[in-house]
Amino acid sequence: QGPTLALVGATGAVGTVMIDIINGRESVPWGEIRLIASARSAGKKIVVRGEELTVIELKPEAFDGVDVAMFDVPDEISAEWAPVAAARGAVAVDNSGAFRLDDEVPLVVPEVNAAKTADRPKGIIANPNCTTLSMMAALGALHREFGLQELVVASYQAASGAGQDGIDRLYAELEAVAGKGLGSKAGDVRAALEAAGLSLSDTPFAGTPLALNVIPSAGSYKGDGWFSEELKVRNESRKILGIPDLKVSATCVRVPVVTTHSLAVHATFSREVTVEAAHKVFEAQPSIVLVDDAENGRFPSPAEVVGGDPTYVGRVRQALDFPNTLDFFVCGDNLRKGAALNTYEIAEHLAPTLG
Ligand code: 2RA
Repeated sequence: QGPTLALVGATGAVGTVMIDIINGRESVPWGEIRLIASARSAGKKIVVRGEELTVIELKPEAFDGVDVAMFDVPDEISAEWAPVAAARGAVAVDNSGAFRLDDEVPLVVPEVNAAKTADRPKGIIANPNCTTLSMMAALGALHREFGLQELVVASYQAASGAGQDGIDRLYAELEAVAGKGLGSKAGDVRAALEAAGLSLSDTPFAGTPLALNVIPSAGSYKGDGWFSEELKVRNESRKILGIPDLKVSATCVRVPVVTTHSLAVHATFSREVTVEAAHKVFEAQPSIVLVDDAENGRFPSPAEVVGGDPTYVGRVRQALDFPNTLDFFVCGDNLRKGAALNTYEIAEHLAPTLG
C-alpha cells in the first residue's frame, strides 16, 4: 500500500495524457488511484495499470483519504475545488492558472526547484504554463552555473495549447487549403477557409488563419500591447527561478504545429558563457536531450520530438556581440512536460513524504 493519488479532470485532454504517463511508468508509488471528473463524465470506465477504474463525480467526499490530488481542469474549477481537496487533507497539485502567482503557493518544476514543494501553506502546489515550462529545465540548469540576468524569448506555440478545439481547427484548416497553391496573395487563405465554411469569427486563434500562417497573438489581450502568454513567461520565470527582478521580454506566436511548443531563447548571464560550457551543463541534466550539430542539419524541431518527455535543446550559440549571452532553441511537448508530466513528477516527488 502506498499513498492515494486522485486525478481530477481524468477524461480531459491533459487528463488522458496523464493516464498514459501513469500507465507507462515502470512502477508507481501509489496504493489507490482515483479518477474524478464532472458529473457528465462520471461512470466512465478507464483502464489504469491494468485495472478498470470507474470515474467518480467531483464532490467534496471524493477527496476523502486522498494524499495527492492532481488537477487538470479550467481555472475556475481549480479555484473552487483545489482548496476543497486541501481542506480534506490532500496536497493539490494544480495545472491551471488559478494559483501560479499566489505567494502562498509554490510554482514548481522538479528539476529546478523541487525543494519548494515543502513550503505549501495552502496545501496547493502549482504547475507552470506550458510555454514557460518548455524552457525551464534548460534555463534552470544554466542559471545554477552562470547566474541568469536577462531573458528575451520568442515562442512558437502549437495548436494543442488551445486544447482539442485548437487541434481540430488546425486539421480542418489544413484540409481546406491543401493542394490549392495558396499563400502568395494577401487574403487568399482566409477566403479559402471561409469558402469551406470555416468561419474566422469563432476560431480559437484570434480570428486569423493558422494554416500556412503564423499568428503573433497567444492567450488573451492584457493591455499595453501584451498578451497573457507573454506576461506568464515573465512572471512565472521569475518565480520558478527565484529571481524576482529578472529582466524578461517575450513575444508569443502561434504556429501551425499540432503539439510541442518551441522557444528561441536569448539569455544573458552574469559571466561569460561558452557553447562548450553550456553543452556540458545541458549534458549533465537528465531531462534534457541536446541535439546540436547545425552544420549537419541536427537540431530539434516539433515534428521530430513530439510525444517525448525531455526538453530538446539545440542551435546553442554564443551571441556574436554579447559574450555573456547565449542563443538557443528549445522544444518541449506542451501536453507532456508542459502539462501532465510535470504535474505527475511533482506528485511523484511528494509520494515518499505522504501516506
Ligand atoms: C497555449 N500555453 O499554448 C497555452 C496553454 N496553456 O495556448
